[in-house]
Amino acid sequence: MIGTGLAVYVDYGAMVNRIACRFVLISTNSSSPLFCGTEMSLKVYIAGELVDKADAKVSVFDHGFLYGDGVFEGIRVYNGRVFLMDEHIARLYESALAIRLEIPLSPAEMIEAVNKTVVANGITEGYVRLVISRGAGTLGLDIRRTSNPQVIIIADTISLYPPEMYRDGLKVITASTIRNHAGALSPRIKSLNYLNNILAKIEATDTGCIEALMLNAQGEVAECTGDNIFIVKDGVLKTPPPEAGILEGITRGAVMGLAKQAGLAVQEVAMVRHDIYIADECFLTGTAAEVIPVVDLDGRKIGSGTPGPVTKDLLERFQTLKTGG
Ligand code: PXG
Repeated sequence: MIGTGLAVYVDYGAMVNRIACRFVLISTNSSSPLFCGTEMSLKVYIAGELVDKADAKVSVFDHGFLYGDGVFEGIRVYNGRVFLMDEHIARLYESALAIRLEIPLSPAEMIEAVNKTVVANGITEGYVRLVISRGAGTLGLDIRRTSNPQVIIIADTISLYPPEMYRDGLKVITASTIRNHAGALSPRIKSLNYLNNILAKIEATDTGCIEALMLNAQGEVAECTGDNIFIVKDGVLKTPPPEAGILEGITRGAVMGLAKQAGLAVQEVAMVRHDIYIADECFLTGTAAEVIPVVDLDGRKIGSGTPGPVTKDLLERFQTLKTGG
């Protein structure tokens, strides 16, 4: 993969260690990882085959590595079933289309490859990371000088946030880093370039929070670094619309559906921070977080300062949905 005669320095040991420790349980009062995910003989799908984790490699000339040029998905596995697979696969292909990346598998083949990887790793409760990178190329941004987009599927376990966070709710701060302008890099694309979110996440962890709220260039509420945001006000469930510059979360869609089933009015509406401060309830949704209450934003207690009844009800409904109920 690497051009002959060209010497490339790779700190291989450190890299493998970092890759091995992808899922961590974050402590609330420190940013140090408490627990790493499974380390045992993981099989990774790459270049159409399932290979040992140690042999799953891409070129350092892959533009996914050099430029963050690629797309990804994070999907949960519950009860041996890949949760909302069709929705995630549809978003993956939409993200790829938006960045002019042709995925070398059809959606049906991709679904088959995901299922095969999950089964090969004996995952019944876990997490799938699907990565499509642009492929190896010359140095320089030109996508025409790349070839062989890489399709990588990792199926592993995932550690939930500690149960007390679901019971007591999160404290969140507003990041000074604004969400990418949709005219620069649309947040609707789940791209491999997550620096925008990472910079906001650093602000959160610096203050002892695990999530940060991100505003858009107009100062409206967009989303958190890896989750969508909802509020409940006077019995109405509200969440920012796609035009606010958000990733249209799959969990967000599922929760909006559950809320409608429960007879709640649901509105996608522009909001500012003040709307969150004065909300009755607030919660976040995401593949990793599922449904998690928020009880404080920027030192302002939201509602009663404890997870509210609508949040608790939707959390329960989500638990039923994910286990196939
Ligand atoms: N907004 C952003 C910016 C996200 O990255 C969500 C909202 C929620 O979307 P879903 O479709 O998951 O409901 C996300 C999702 C990871 C990881 O490993 C990140 C996400 C999902 C899964 C894993 O960091 N982000």
